[in-house]
Amino acid sequence: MSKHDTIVAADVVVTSPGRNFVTLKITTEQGLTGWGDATLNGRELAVATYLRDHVAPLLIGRDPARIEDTWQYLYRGAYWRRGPVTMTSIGAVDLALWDIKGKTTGQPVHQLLGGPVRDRVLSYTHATGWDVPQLLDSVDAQRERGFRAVRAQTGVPGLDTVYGVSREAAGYEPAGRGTTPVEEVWDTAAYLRHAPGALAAVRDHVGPELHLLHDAHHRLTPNEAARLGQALQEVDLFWLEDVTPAENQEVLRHVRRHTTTPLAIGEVFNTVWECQSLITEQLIDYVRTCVTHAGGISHLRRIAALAEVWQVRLGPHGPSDVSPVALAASLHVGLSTPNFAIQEYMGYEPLVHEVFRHDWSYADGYLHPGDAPGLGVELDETLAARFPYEPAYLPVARRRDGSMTDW
Ligand code: CS2
Ligand code: MG
Repeated sequence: MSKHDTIVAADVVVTSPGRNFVTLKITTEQGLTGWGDATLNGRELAVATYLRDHVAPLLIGRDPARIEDTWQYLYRGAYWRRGPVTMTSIGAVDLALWDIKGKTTGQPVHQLLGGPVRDRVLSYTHATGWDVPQLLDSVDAQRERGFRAVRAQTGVPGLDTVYGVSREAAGYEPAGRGTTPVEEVWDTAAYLRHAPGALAAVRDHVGPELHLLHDAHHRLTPNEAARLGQALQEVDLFWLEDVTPAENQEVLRHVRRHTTTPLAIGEVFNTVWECQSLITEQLIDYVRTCVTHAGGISHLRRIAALAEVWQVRLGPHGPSDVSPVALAASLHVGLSTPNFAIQEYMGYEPLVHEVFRHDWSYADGYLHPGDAPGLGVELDETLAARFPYEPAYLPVARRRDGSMTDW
């Protein structure tokens, strides 16, 4: 047996160039480095600790080429399976090992996954406006940047804060800096009165061709979700996302019976097991699992394979908290996976592009992972060190009576 390369170090870099990112760096005896995204928004340090204390020591001395075996070792070996912290940690290792395999072979990861099945990956970005005129301006601005698919979110009359929108024209960022989460007030009835008209106004404004998406962010009951799906039927959405908290997936049957508005779910899922009945019962059209939080490239491909059988397509999560390393990984999967539909691309602040130098690129509504060996992203550790971790949390939401609800 030929002597294999060996993992000699696994280090965790926590950096905050405007927002927090956790990145795993695996180094081999032959001097190769692989990068993996381990960012779990608002719970970053839990993953950093899991990796440092419980995963890094197990990696030392292993063969970096054995990606699948390492995945199985970490997943089965933990005994306490699944969950965002565990699966994000495994995902980071998986990404770093695919990066190393690419660098060892001199190939971009998409070549190792079977090669391109398309030339470029369709992407959607966010348009946000506190009121409808501002939303239309925002949609126009994204169209001018070349986007062919746009997620539209707007403020709701009577509410001071709404998911996906900032009051100022500045870009939206879900996590707020500080040691405790911001508390928001949520009113579903007000949202349901406003959202269908606002989205219809966007459709009227843009005409039939632009793909429009909307995220309800887990806030509706099954019946509310069914009604919203019906009300949006004429708007012809590309998808309506996260209509209900999908812990109870049976409720989606009710939603499905009442609307053909395409449904997308899955950004908070961590394994194929949470996607299983949504896919095999065809309760969704798009599965949104993220390459970081669902165990890396190896596991996202399994989800894709199951979804392909049921004509469900992938539309992975890609907000600002999914780092440029994970975005690269998602794009390598996207370029080489037949049932990959669209990649969310919220974009990053300029500083993030400096800390994470990447080969992937955006042009004319599409993304491409680039042809550099591996994932094609290198973290500038010196620059990263200038931006230490800052506590930041996603908001929490209460109803008008003060009771907690889903944010
Ligand atoms: C989201 C995210 O992009 C999306 O579709 O729902 O903005 C999500 O709220 C954040 O990524 C949470 O970290
Ligand atoms: Mg979402």
